[in-house]
Amino acid sequence: MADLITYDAWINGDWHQPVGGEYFDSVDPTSGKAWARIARCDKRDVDHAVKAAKHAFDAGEWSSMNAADRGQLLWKMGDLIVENAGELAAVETQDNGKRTADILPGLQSWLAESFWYYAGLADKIHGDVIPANVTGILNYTRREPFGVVASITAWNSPLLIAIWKIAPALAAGNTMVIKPSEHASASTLALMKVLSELIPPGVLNVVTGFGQEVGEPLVDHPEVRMISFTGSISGGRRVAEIAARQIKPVVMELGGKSPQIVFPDVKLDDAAHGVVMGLFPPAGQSCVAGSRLLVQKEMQDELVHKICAVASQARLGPPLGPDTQIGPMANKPHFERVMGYIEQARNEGAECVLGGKSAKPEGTAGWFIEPTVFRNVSPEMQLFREELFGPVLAVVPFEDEEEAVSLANDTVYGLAAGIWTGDVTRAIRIAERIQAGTIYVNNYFNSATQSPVGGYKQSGYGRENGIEGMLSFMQTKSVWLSTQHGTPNPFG
Ligand code: TXE
Repeated sequence: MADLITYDAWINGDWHQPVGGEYFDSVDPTSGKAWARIARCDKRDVDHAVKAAKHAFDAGEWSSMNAADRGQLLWKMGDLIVENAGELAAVETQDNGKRTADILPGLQSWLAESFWYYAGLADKIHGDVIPANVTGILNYTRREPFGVVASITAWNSPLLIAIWKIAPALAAGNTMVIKPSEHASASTLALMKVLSELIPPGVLNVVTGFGQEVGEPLVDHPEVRMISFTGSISGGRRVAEIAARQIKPVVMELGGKSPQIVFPDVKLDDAAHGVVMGLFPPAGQSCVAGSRLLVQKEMQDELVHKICAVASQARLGPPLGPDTQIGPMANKPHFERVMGYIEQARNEGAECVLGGKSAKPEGTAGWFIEPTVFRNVSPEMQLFREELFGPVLAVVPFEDEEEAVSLANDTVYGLAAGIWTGDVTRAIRIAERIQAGTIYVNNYFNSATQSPVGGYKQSGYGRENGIEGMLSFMQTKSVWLSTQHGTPNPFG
């Protein structure tokens, strides 16, 4: 077997071998073979990392850096992302099978922009002098960092998810310990190596390993004052339970089962291409993917036919392949999980009108799933209710707007929704009624550092990106300063 690349944890500005001396394999989902070995950390390593982050927060270069200085540093971090985009993208592609064509442009533009945006914001979020209705007092507020914050990230877009947390947290003055997913840890570690030339030791740390062995001790560590979590509802629920024991605030970016609603006043070809765009390019492995198609009954047959015609042309292949449009599932357990859901959908009586099978492009391990479309899906089915996180579209017809909104909101999730309509007043009306944190109208998957992202209902709470994304890493203090002299009358 080719030598595996070893990735240790990253603590206090350097590689850190796990105290327990153990490693686990990271598997390339294209070949199905292990390509790296990752440090299997435990609570002892977590303690090292948190102590390094605490020291960096309390003393040394970072603690004496003011907001403008932090902004300067973040700006240079963005430049480093651009300079190293190719290497970072290559590591992520090998680790989770995400198409390089998807990652590289992101790193060269809007992911680097996360650092540039928060570089500019770092010294512009401040307190106020409050005209409090109290005599002889100066009341002012301060916005302060929490101190050591923890970030726990998912496998589908490790670099994006980590950068969306690192940039605002550092702009706010915190230090951070990151725990990437055990299924795709390498690109976050590669990111540390890139950023290490700029950031003081201990400001950013990465502990790798499994949720219970590393994630839980990290959340539970008394010096960790706030957590930013991205992952499934089950993972988020467990993190929130642990954080609640010490009353720690958490930002939760969880899963989704987002509807795409198509109204009869839209051009069918536009809608068909749009719905395909909203689900299949990341093989459904995006939290905001539009995996439920709600379509006006009379146009269902024609729209489904067009969607199948477009989706069936998609080229599955290795994520580095120049012609590849859909890559593999990110890891074998997830591939098997989604195939199980497809089988279950058939057993529940849904009609598979496209795909439904795995695929094995030349030179791959075969963890690919064809673009899949099911009709005759009813709200009772698992296919309607649960997040598959795969390239599987569930089609449900509706009679009118009322039923469309009811079906769209008939879910515990509330992350995103797509509306395809030619009537702007209908778009505004429906967007107001959908219970979700992001609404796309005649587009899908757009995002920008300037615009907040987050969920309604069980898709999470708190926001990332935008000004809110930085405020979630800060806390407000009110100071009451007497401007009077003389002895106070204690019983006055
Ligand atoms: O999640 P998991 P996955 C969601 C997506 C899907 C899920 C897939 O919708 O539901 O993420 O990612 C750690 N204590 N999003 O399978 O299993 C785990 O080790 C502490 C939404 O990775 O929840 C990993 O690092 N940590 C998102 C992380 O939690 C624990 C965008 C996530 O793992 C833990 C992308 C525990 N008990 C995916 N159990 C969005 N909304 O933006 C697990 N972990």
